[in-house]
Amino acid sequence: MSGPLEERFPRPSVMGVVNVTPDSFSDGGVNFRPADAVASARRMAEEGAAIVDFGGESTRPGSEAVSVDEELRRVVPVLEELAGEMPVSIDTAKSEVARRAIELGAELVNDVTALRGDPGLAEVVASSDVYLCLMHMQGEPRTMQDEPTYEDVAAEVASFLEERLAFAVDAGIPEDRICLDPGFGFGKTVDQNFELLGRLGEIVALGRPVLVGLSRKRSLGRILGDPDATTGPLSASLAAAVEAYERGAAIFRVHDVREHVEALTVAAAVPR
Ligand code: 9MG
Repeated sequence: MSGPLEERFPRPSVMGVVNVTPDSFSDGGVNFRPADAVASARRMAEEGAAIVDFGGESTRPGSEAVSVDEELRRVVPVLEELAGEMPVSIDTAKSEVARRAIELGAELVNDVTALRGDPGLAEVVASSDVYLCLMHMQGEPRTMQDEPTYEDVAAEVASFLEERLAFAVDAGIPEDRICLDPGFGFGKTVDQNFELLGRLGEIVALGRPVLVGLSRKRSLGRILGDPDATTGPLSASLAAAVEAYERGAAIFRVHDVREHVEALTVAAAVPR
């Protein structure tokens, strides 16, 4: 049994991203073959990732859902290979996938639906001792970028996460095992993403560690002047991560582990 999430993941902690999918914009499907996913994960662990997040279903804007069987086919061989070798997180909204990943040693469930996708997932998490990430998303990946609308994006994301946190705790998941994620790029325009980043303190004020995924997000490419960008460059990802760190973010979900570890180590060394 491990302790509170804030002790397991001191600020700043880096989570490496391994998409075991053929259709991810952010890494071009380079980890779809199990051997490639395993090699990438090993490199990330060596470069200082506190945990590596494996996903078998793309959540990029416009993506279609995949079946439970397909998601299991993608992630299980990779987790079997790495079991016990490094700390592992499973990026899934499906209870069956989470259950199998936990059996294989996953320590954290990263649910982009914040327990709204599969009614069985809360029970799977509650009956184990894993950590849980609850993320905000307006809409669903297939359509979420069509016309995201908010009166006040930061206030609405904070109030959503507060409600999902209460839901998870009611379902028997200890609060100290949960982190919150504002869901950059999930049903948000470029302006809404930047407003949210600037006001990240309002999410941190909810009292749980905040995980952010800004790495290679399209808003970063778009703010640099390409209105059709589907990804953002490393330089912009690092700037965004440091801005999030300054505002209190704890865990950074990233593709380029070494560079983020270095940038965040420097940011953390500045006395404040
Ligand atoms: C799966 N996935 C893609 N982007 C993400 C983000 O920003 N946060 C979390 N928790 N998961 C993400």
